[in-house]
Amino acid sequence: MRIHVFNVVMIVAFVLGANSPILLAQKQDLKYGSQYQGKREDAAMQKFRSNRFGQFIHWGLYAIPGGEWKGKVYPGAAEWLQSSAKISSSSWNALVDKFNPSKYNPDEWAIMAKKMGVKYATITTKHHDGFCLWNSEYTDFDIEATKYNGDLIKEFVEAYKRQGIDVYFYYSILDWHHPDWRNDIKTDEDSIAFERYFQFAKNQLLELQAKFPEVKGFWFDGTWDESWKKNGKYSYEIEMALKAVNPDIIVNSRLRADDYGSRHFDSNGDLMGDYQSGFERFLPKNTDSTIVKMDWESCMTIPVNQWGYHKDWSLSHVKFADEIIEMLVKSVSLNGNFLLNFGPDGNGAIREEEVAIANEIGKWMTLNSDAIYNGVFANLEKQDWGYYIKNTKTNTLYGVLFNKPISNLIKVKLPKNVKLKGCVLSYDGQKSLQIIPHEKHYLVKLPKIMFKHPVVLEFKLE
Ligand code: JFZ
Repeated sequence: MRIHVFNVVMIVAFVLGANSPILLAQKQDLKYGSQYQGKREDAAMQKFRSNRFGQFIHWGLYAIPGGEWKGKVYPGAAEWLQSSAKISSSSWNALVDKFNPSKYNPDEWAIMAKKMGVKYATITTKHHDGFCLWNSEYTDFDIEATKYNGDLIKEFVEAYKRQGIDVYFYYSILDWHHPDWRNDIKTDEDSIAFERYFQFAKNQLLELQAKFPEVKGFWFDGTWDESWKKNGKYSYEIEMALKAVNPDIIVNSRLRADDYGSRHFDSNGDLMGDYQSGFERFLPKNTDSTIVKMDWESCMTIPVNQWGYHKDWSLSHVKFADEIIEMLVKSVSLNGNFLLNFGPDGNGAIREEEVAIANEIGKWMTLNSDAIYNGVFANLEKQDWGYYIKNTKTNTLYGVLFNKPISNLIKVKLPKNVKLKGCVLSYDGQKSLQIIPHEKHYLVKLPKIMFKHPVVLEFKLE
């Protein structure tokens, strides 16, 4: 382990204690650290934040084998098949000739997404295998090389735009196809090659932005290797270059590494990029008091760990719509966004199970989305029955109930100067519920019926 001057300063500061003046001067100058302090408050960022619910799409050559190679089914993530089945690049590249998604109908996808209730969608433009779903002038390993007659990303962007859904691009820095990609930099030759790779990636990103000026932001991935961590300047330059073209552009923290290879957060502890994107298939703890101070997004698979299309979903638990709704609600209750993944098959069809889940979530959202869009952390003590969410547009306090107590009584604890005047079941014709004042809190009496799905309560405060 390397010990930097900064770490020594931190250790000294720690030993001296919190009142030490050295703590005031503890922040060191970083060339490639965080670009600003605190949250971004411009309109573009506020829009991203108010969206709350997004659709992730993993689509690429891996959708064709769908987790199966030469008769063997690999249970790992389908989009990693080239690596897990140790497939030669020539065999993998041959999939280009098979990619011709005759069922691809982006308007259908977008209508489904809209019905599900998402306000933004993030699609893989290039995953780790390096295949580009748009027509790129910097590589031949792209949609143009396939039999598919069209620019897939362009059609996607236009269809989602027609539904009023914001579009974001996923882009993998890690690239198994590009000859100049390096996992680590050990020689001068590696540095020179990796510099070329960096220029290639930057060119592609600027190309995407030029071709699709409506793109709201980029979701970077594949940034965990030593080569990227040793080149914080590259991650910084990419963020700067994208924002020079469009200052509104939103970049996830996963892009970034600083001068010392610190990822997501720089060596001063400040978030890099515009929001924290480290929550991959998990959510922060309800008791996490730091998370509510920043913008963040969690991304989630429907099976345990499949992003790209996998033929056999019986290999792991497939989440129920209500489980997913709870994750969405929990994210919003802690000031986060929730990005739910879909993996279309090799023909461009969305599998039945995903369509069914999207419809179920959509039904719930139609009734309850006031508690989702513009929802924020309500700063109240969490109770076992569910989650509080405050709508910043209407200044309404909601409770989303997931666990109904046997007593049918739920506890609501408010700050001293706030009174609970009423509580209505928003789905049930605004039915008013009885409120029982208690010593330091209130009890609200729920109807005896069993709820089939999560229920939203609206608390009237005074
Ligand atoms: C990455 C990809 O490898 C994967 O295929 C998918 O695209 C997903 C969204 O992102 O996987 C990750 C990335 C980060 C972590 C774990 C898996 N992580 O931070 O723990």
